[in-house]
Amino acid sequence: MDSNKPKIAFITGVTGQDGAYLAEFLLRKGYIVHGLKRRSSLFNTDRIDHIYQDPHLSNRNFILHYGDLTDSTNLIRIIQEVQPDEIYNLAAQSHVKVSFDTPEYTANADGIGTLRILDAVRLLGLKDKTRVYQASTSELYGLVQAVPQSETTPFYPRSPYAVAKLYGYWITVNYREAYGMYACNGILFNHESPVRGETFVTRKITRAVAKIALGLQDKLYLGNLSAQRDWGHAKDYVEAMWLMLQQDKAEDYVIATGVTTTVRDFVRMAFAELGIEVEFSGKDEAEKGVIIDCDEARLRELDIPVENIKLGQTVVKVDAQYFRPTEVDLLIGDPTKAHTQLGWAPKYDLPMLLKDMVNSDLQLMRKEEYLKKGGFSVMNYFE
Ligand code: NDP
Ligand code: GDR
Repeated sequence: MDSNKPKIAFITGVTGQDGAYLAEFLLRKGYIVHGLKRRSSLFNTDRIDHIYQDPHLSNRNFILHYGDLTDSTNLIRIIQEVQPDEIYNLAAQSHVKVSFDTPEYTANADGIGTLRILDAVRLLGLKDKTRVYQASTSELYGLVQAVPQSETTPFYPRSPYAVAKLYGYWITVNYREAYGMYACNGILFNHESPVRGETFVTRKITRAVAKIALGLQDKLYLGNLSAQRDWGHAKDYVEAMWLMLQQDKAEDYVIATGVTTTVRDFVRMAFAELGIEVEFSGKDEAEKGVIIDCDEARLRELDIPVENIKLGQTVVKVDAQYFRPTEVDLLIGDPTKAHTQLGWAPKYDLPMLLKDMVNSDLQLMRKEEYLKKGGFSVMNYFE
């Protein structure tokens, strides 16, 4: 390959959390980035609007294509046109709870979708040119077999999402072994950010904490507070995806922080970020979180009205509708292989991630506070 020519990347799921961070990352590295975008009745490009380029411009380095992982011919045509050096297959129905409601669609998009990408590369004769990254997941480990979970820990998926991703994982390994393709799985543990989807637990919490502080919401309803997750920052994790495609040999890697935290502690830490102390009491569905103290100086520093924070107020309740039919209780990753072979290490720890998310949501919710003061209605979604 001509080393002066910019590399070409194709990202499926470019409008999602990781797709947006990865597109920014690759553009900074001088790549030409193509992204797959689903048709939607409303604009769905909020996360990438800051890097969007007018299609009338010549010499664009960020180009969007309409498509869907369930549409083979569409994927074949785009990959043929784009001739990518690297494909990052990030598109997926990525919500574990929703996968119980839409199991067949999830299998099609997340499982067979991966096959469609790999087979397009093979059919188009690109197997020696195009490297493929598959967005695999710690959900593959499911029912705990051993901790911390590493590349050699057995899988036991616990949701239609995880079962679909298991197919995606193994078909990636199979195409690597059968056809000599450079295809690898990043087994990524949970990673979050200020642009995390609003129905994943961390973002649901940080949005609600900001809204409660600003007097826009009374309560946060959650499911299993005892689940433990290894949470990192998406910014760190997209770098690992890229590193995986820059090696001499394609392999699979766990990407994680190695630290696990309960949902309950994440809630406590998010409130504490604003100077609000929440204590939990009760068991199972009767468990609740109550404000027991606040740091008035901190509230004033953040311009949060002190009268919004009422000691004794119940701000967290458990709602059984958020429980999953089968749960993943404990995830904690062992990223030793990524540290030693890729030279990857996260820059963010959980307190830094929380600070980033809570501060961002506080700014965002100030807009809603402003609208409410102006007499406009603000919408509360309870998903
Ligand atoms: P998001 O849910 O934020 O983004 C998913 C992206 O996939 C969106 O761009 C979405 O489009 C797109 N998409 C969904 N279905 C289709 C389809 N049928 N055809 C084409 N595009 C589709 O997920 P994340 O960015 O958080 O995650 C990226 C990938 O990594 C996913 O595959 C996820 O399963 C996996 N993963 C994520 C982890 C995490 O903690 N974030 C951890 C491990 C794995 P639209 O915007 O239109 O909805
Ligand atoms: P997860 O993320 O299922 O790990 O999948 P999510 O944030 O949805 O759940 C984490 C844990 O929190 C518990 N929980 C709740 N979850 C949600 N969404 N809403 C609630 O109200 C709630 N209350 C408690 C859950 O039961 C769970 O134990 C994410 C996704 O990004 C996947 O695509 C990815 O593969 C994995 O992370 C790694």
